[in-house]
Amino acid sequence: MENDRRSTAQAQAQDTAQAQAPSGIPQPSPARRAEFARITNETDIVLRVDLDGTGETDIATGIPFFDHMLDAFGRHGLFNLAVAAKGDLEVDAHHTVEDVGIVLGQAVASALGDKRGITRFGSSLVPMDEALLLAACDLSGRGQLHYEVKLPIEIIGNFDTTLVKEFLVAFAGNAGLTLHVRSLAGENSHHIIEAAFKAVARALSAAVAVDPRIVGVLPSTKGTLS
Ligand SMILES: [Mn+2]
Repeated sequence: MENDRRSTAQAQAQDTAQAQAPSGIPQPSPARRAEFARITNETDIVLRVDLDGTGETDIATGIPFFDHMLDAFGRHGLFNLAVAAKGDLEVDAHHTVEDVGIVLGQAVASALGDKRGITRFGSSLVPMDEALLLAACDLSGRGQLHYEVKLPIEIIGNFDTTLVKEFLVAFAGNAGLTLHVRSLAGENSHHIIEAAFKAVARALSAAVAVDPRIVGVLPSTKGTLS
């Protein structure tokens, strides 16, 4: 009751005092970014990711359609993402796409650290014209992909669309991410795949978000997300 009758001046003074108090104010979390390099006989990849970015991307994999998808992933997840990949494209795009998935997964896992204070779960529904894609994820530590995406055609430009699943398997496995991706509607394969990348990005963006109500808390009843 007393608080209800406080004067405007008192209220402002109290609010100012609260705003300036060091305790109770969520502190800025440490930088959540990572840089990984991976060199094999098949690919040479350098990747940087910042989970708290603004969607700035710098992508060069030598595979234009894949560049387009990674660009969409960064922009719509609001991750800053730089990928420089040189792969054995004279064989085909398989090694390059899969290995970028591996390195992106490793980098996201590293950037997350011990996962304290994160939302953990995320989901999104993303339309692109007639296509409608669902993605749902859990940063469970158990990397697994459940993929039900119907694609009318197998090749876009010269991109083999079966590689989308290979990318997501590698990404989810290395990020420790339980990831479900489903196409609920769609006729154009470009639309379906692009909506899938955007949906995964938006779901992941929600899952990695810091929740100020659980600063320093691991969101697990089990006590581990590893
Ligand atoms: Mn497009």
